[in-house]
Amino acid sequence: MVKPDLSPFTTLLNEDGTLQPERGVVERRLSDMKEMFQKIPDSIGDPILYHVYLIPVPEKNSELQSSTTVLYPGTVGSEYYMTKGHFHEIRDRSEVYMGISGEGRLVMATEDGEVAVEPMRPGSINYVPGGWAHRSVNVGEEPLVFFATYVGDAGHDYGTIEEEGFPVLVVKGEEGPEVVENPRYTGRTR
Ligand code: PAN
Ligand code: ZN
Repeated sequence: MVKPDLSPFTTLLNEDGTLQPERGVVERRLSDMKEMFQKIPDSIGDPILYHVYLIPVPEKNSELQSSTTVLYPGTVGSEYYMTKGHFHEIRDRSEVYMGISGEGRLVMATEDGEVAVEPMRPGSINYVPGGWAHRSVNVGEEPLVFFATYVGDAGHDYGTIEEEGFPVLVVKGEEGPEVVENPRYTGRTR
């Protein structure tokens, strides 16, 4: 017989992507991820780039963590606002994203430099297999809101991306978003 650790519970999603009740919030400003943008204009200040609203559960592989992310619209130089991006600390742990509002790109990369860029929009369901680092980019004019759920003990390795970057960047071009090579990427390439 399995004796459950938790009792069932329900969380409500508000239209703006916040959760009710609020159980935990992470705020990320430009100053938290300075190294990740190619060039930061002096006049930009220290805007909030995104909030993550958490539904925390025990960090075990038998549970599922979940959260919503509200990634605001904007650019830093030619790059759109984006999340820090990470591998999972336990590399093979997978994740599912579901788009709620706004328009984005989900940039993913393996440790040996394979790249995938997938669309995020209301109703998109992105599967992030184990072993793929992931970063969301808001390419629209509205907040990009999405729900994420992932294996409970996955953990987050931000350090590898901080050091190496992603192999590609999503930049604002004349005709809209463009995926270009990251000149500062120092990881392996395929
Ligand atoms: C997401 C992300 C969230 C914020 O819930 O944690 O979108 O991005 P960073 O964690 O890269 O700052 C997720 O992928 N969790 O595993
Ligand atoms: Zn993740």
